[in-house]
Amino acid sequence: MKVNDVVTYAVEGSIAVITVNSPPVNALSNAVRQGVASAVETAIGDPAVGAMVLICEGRTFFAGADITEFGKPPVEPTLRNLQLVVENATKPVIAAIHGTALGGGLELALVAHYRIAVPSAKCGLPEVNLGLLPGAGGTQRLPRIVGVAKALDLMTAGSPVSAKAAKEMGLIDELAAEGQLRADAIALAQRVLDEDRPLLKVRDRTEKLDAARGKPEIFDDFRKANARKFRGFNAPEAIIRCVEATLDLPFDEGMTFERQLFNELQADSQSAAQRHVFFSERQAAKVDSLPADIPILPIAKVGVIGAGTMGGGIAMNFANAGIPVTLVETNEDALFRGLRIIRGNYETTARKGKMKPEDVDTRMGLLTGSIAMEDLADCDLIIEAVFEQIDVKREVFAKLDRIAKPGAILATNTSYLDIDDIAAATSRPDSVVGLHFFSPANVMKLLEVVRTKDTKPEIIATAMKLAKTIGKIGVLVGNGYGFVGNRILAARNGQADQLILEGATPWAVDKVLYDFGFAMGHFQMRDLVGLDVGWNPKTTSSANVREILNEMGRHGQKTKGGFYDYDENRKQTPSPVAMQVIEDFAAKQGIVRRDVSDAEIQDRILFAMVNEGARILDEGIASRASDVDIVWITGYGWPKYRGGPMFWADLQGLPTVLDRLKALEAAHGAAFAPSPLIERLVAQGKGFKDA
Ligand code: T1G
Repeated sequence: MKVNDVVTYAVEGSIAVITVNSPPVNALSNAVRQGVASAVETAIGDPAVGAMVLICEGRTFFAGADITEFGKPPVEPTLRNLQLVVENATKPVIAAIHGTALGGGLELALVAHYRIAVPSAKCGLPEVNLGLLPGAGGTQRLPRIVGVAKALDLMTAGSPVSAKAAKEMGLIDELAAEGQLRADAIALAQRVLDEDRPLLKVRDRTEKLDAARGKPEIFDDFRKANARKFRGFNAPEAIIRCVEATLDLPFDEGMTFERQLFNELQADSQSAAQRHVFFSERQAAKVDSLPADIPILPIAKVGVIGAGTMGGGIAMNFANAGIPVTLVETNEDALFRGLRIIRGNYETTARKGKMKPEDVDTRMGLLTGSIAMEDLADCDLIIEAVFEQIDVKREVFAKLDRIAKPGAILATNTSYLDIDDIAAATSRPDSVVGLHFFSPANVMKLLEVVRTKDTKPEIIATAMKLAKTIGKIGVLVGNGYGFVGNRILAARNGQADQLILEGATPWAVDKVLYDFGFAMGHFQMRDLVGLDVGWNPKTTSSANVREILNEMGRHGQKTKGGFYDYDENRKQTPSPVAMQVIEDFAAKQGIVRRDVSDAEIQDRILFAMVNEGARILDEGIASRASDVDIVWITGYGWPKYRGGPMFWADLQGLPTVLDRLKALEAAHGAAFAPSPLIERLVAQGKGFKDA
């Protein structure tokens, strides 16, 4: 019978089966919670029922609390009250898990008396990814059922474990046969009845806690081991404190402590930022301007031109997704070197246990090397990753135009160049698109999909779908200098370069950005990438500090010297040589160096980035402010707990941003002339989120 729109109740023999069907992921919405509570109470009151199964239809068991309800007034039964109904049921409740039992979903399963899952299922408490902690008893129950050490790992990593691993650690009791979950769950419920098994409450189980009692070092060692990963984030420490409480406090007091810390995190801007990122990543994959029924072109075979660092990494993405790749180089040596590097990357991954050793040959088997572009004639998609020079790119595309089959997608991996200009070298500009990968291309999640003025809608749709297929976060951007990410990076470059001439040191600039939450500072990143990227020794003219350092052979980390000096372990130290170059160059420019405060460094860099993001939005190069955020979080390491440059600006308040820009413009010139979009939004009392 229908309990409500999303919950049904049926009795098979003496087992009640409570089924939830609330697409897309059976999130624990108000309706779901109300329906499940009502159905459990019906089963408890039904004399024909001895035990009950809680199961979901569709793609997954409950994937957590309904994040769209966050910030809204609670509606009964809250998740915690639903849990009390289940946990205090006088008849056994069996949670039947498939798909991904996550967050509140797994916490609901933890108050069932038994848990069964199909082998393909996964279980996890990913709240930390939302700047939260498992706020429905997860921090108090999980340690009781898997032990403190595993609970700390699971809840601070935020990634799910397989059903097999969950069974081994005691998180689930039985594995069902794949595709037989409902039947096997009913059979388990019947066995629990027949064997008169106890109503096991996780809250009463403490045997797994005993192993950690009197060992406070478990927590401090864990903090130390993860200090780098947790730096700046509030949620991991809150989770650790809640797990410590399982040893110090009775269960109910532990639950109160958990609720207190959960509320603090939920009210914190870090959680708002991370929830913003969660939804923005998914929003970025949608192209609002495309019709829903736009055809997606089949990509059965891919061609990559250039087997260097970028080309090799790009090729790996497709091999990893099981798509055959023909990799073209200009000569045998370069080709074999490229293939050898790819194999080496796979072997390293296998050695780290992140892929099966036998998969190395499987993936290499998908890669065909060639020194003839003619071998790309049957590819559905061809991506060039050749030297970053417009003439070279145009020549490659003109040749591709003669070779590629009709309907093939021709893509360029250029970082800065004008793709309309590249497309004009072909007779099919509407088949040209930018696929801007970030180095290392097989690792970095971001993929800027660059549409030109002519790119056909189906090619945009296919490229965006392909991003998801190869595990990337695709963001559709317009054609223009640096697209979105590199254009904002150029704004940051400009201010950082100016600041070190005016008196700041590179290490002071880097510390400000590191303390803000970036994984590394600006100059450290430039040393890592290489100061000679895009530098031409033939035309160099000591026009700026970077050129002078290059002319001195200081190309960055790879030459053990750039802005920093590097030892054999690549540990950096501020370089007196680089500092002297900066001071001499400043003197030649007639700049009288001064003390520059950290506050000025942060203001000038961050507000210049925000202003450039606003210009990008105003010009339509990005269609959403959240897309700009996703580009900078996934491509450049903007700290996730600050939500991205546009989210961060909204947190400051656009009126404040506008005032700061005007003050910076008065002090430092036109680079800070406020974007008209910011002025319009302030006048309308809106933020970037409304743009
Ligand atoms: N609430 C609401 N909507 C959700 C959702 C959720 N928990 N999870 C996913 N969606 C939507 C998503 O926005 C998208 O919508 C669609 O479902 C498909 O998602 C008390 C407080 C489950 C692994 O953090 O990790 O429980 O764009 O594109 O790649 O302690 O979604 O189609 O309109 O990601 O197959 C904890 C978050 C919540 C899990 C599926 N749970 N979700 O991945 O599809 S907090 C989570 C995911 C909590 C308790 C705390 C993934 C997925 P649309 P998708 P997918």
